[in-house]
Amino acid sequence: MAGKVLSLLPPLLLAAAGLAGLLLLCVPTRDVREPPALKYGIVLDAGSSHTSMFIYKWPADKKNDTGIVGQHSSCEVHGGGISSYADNPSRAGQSLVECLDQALQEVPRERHVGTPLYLGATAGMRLLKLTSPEASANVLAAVTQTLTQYPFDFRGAHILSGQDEGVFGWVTANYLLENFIKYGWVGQWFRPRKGTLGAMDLGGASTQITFEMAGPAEDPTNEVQLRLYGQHYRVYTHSFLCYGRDQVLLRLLAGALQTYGFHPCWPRGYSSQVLLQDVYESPCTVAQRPQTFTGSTRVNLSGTSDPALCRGLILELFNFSSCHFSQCSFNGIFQPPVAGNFIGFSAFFYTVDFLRTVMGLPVETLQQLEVAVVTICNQTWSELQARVPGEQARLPDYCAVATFVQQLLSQGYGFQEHTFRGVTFQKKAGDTTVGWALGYMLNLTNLIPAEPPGMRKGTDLSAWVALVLLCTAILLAAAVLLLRRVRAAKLSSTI
Ligand SMILES: *C1O[C@H](CO)[C@@H](O)[C@H](O)[C@H]1NC(C)=O
Ligand SMILES: *[C@@H]1O[C@H](CO)[C@@H](O)[C@H](O)[C@H]1NC(C)=O
Ligand SMILES: *[C@@H]1O[C@H](CO)[C@@H](O)[C@H](O)[C@H]1NC(C)=O
Ligand SMILES: *[C@@H]1O[C@H](CO)[C@@H](O)[C@H](O)[C@H]1NC(C)=O
Repeated sequence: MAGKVLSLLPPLLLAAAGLAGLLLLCVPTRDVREPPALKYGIVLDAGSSHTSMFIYKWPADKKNDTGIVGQHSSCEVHGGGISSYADNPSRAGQSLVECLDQALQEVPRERHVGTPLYLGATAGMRLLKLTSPEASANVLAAVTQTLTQYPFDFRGAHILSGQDEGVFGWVTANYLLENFIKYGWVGQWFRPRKGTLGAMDLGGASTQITFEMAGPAEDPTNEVQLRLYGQHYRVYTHSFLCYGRDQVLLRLLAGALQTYGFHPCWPRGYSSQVLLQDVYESPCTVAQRPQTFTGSTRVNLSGTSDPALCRGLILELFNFSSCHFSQCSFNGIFQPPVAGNFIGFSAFFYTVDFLRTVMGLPVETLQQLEVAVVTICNQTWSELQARVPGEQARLPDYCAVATFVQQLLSQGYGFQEHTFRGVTFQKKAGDTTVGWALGYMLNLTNLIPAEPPGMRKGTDLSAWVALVLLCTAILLAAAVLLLRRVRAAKLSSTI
């Protein structure tokens, strides 16, 4: 009897070995690995109203090259955007020092030399370049001078085109939400089926809309083709210069001065001294500039809390009268119908968040957005102040910006109730700020390969498959052996 049990031992051991091998192969390897060393990258987002610095980090081993770059920290530069130093460029460089010193502390010393550092400037500098190419070159030279004094691997200070700004925002959002590619729990990459997310960015001087489209764009300047992880993307993008929050407010001021002599978007009971030079020196208000005016003149302007007049003033910012394509958003710009889900970030988020959290108004539908806008625009200055806890910067301007956002989405981009349901307003994904900066760095450091990582993991994968097959074979062999022994044992006992 004992002999029979003993004779079953070898095939049982073999079976156990095969089973253990299979189980081990299915355990995600990343749980077993030690935490990898980190690499860092720094991007200065030089916007029109201010500059932000983002420090990104990712594991130094190149095996895992997607969905892993995240934000380490950020820093807000004090003072205005770099374009506001046109008259004194060296101060533009000086303004960055505090945040750069912080980066020296936060990036480990041994990583300083290999850490890429980029400065990207957007619509504020595009406008400055329009009015004075020399001044914009001087500002870029001044910030370059400051940035080269740091031990980081400085890769240049550039003005992004509106197209780049839109596309990199779209790349950032979809990268962070893992819409391009996802890391599966068994250690393989797969392509999620949910498709990509459209991106809407509202900055100080421009606004961008970017989304994947089915067919080619009727205007090639609105089309960008990308190859990411082996997948082809055809993306529609447009950047509207002078449609950022601050420039819209200036254009409304100019409109209010010209048409009314009061401000229908400001709350009743609020008034302010407007310096004409501040209103008219922007290239965005050129069309509204009077023939003669004294820049140093201050005009007293009062609010009237008039939602209907305010909306009328804002509608004057859009020109719907001509379109040379089958369809346009506004100002004769081609745009296919908005399709799929969207994320609205930066000032889109801040505006909607104010309506929701400070004013306590729901913004789930376009109709609710419209009601919320009318409600906020109908508040007097004292009502508004009573609602808002503590000091809230730019409180008098929320009605104008909210009305603009509502008109831009519904009339401008053509969102309707059913498409608006797919729009979320968010400023971060996880710990990372959604904006063009991360997409810009991912592209410049080649962290998004054109081919899928599965291909480069090909040897790993086939080795893995071979091992699985081997263990399965061992298991099968053990089973056959076991069966034969049992039969032989039965046979001998019947004899
Ligand atoms: C990203 O960088 C590559 C060059 O490395 C360039 O050809 C491509 O156009 C860039 N992508 C975008 C969206 O600008
Ligand atoms: C690889 O990427 C995944 C997906 O984002 C992440 O969760 C994981 O921690 C990364 N693994 C390593 C070893 O870095
Ligand atoms: C709208 O645009 C068209 C074509 O560019 C132009 O002729 C027209 O004057 C514009 N209308 C307004 C109100 O600006
Ligand atoms: C504006 O508020 C007043 C009371 O402050 C109210 O009577 C009026 O109906 C409101 N108008 C709109 C359009 O909500």
